[in-house]
Amino acid sequence: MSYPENELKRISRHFQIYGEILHAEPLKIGHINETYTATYDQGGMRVRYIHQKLNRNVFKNPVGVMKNMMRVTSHLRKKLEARNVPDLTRRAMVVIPTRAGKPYHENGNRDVWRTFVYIEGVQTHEAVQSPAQAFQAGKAFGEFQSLLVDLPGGRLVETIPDFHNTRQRFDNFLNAVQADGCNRAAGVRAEIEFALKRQKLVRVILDDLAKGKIPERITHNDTKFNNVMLDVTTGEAMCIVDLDTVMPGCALYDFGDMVRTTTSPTLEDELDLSKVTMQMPMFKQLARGYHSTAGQFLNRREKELMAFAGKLISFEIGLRFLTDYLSGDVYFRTHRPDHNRDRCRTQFKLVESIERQENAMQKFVDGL
Ligand code: GN1
Ligand code: MG
Repeated sequence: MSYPENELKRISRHFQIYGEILHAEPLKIGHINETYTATYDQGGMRVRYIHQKLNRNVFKNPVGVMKNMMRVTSHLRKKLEARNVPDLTRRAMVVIPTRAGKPYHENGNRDVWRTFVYIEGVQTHEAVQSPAQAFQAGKAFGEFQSLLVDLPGGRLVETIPDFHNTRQRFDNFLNAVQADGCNRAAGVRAEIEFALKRQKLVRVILDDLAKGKIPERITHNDTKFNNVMLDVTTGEAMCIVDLDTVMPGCALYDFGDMVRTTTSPTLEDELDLSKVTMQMPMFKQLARGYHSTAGQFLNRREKELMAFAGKLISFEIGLRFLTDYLSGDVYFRTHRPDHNRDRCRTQFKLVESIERQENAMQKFVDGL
């Protein structure tokens, strides 16, 4: 997958970086885009930047993606500036424009590249390690949503339409089972049965959105724990990254994906399913953190469905992995045979764990 280094050097010259690229390494996180850390010599100082190639198979409207990103990052920055927050460029992503003044560079192959300031002194984790980290994640995503409540300039572009449309995700799954294009359905009978039994989950939030009981908000839509950068010394959440799916959405989907990725001690593709479990101490801190920054603007119905949202999004992502497995691994990047099947199993195991604890989880949220 690695982009040849000389190619990357050529691309880097299109951006407003006043330095000379020394070397670049691929960053192996994320299932969709290709990301590189590049080191430059700038006036005798080593400075790093991120270069990222957008996956055009997934993001069909790169202009819309980058329009959203510019609006969102400049708004975040303005709000943080007004609050006199220190360390601004470590707290909101900074997009480096091209020499032509555009937010992205498109090369001859129609590849779309963006460049960001590299944030030093932070780290991300694929799995949560402590309740304090879960608190930080919840607080940071809640703050992210709350800073965007007054974003001027009209509705953001839907960069992936129906991204969290769980009804449609379920239909796509049914179609993939029906087609069984790779003859894989027989090997995942149990997973298919598991999903079929839970079909009714997929309408709950959609129905409330349609009735207006739950409002549309500006949401991140990919609130994985590894999209929160934590300060290496203080552990404080500094910056939310991966802004390609920031668009109109539902706050509960963001909270649900936090539950999916910050409450189990395991990786998303853990093979030992006995280790996959929704840990209550993590959930409590996650919910406390999220409530501390989002509590003021959430309505009653949103608060009532917070535990449910964790179950729903774990189910949704499990369905997406299963659908992709049945379709021959065409969407998510995989690193071993049956990788999407294994990822699906982990998600479904988490769904079961949440089912067992859902009442206790919601009771805790109600008491916040
Ligand atoms: C993808 O690439 P990454 O890891 O940020 C996916 C998310 C899934 C996630 C599952 C655009 O995100 O929706 O929840 O994998 N992003 C897109 O790990 O489909
Ligand atoms: Mg992402």
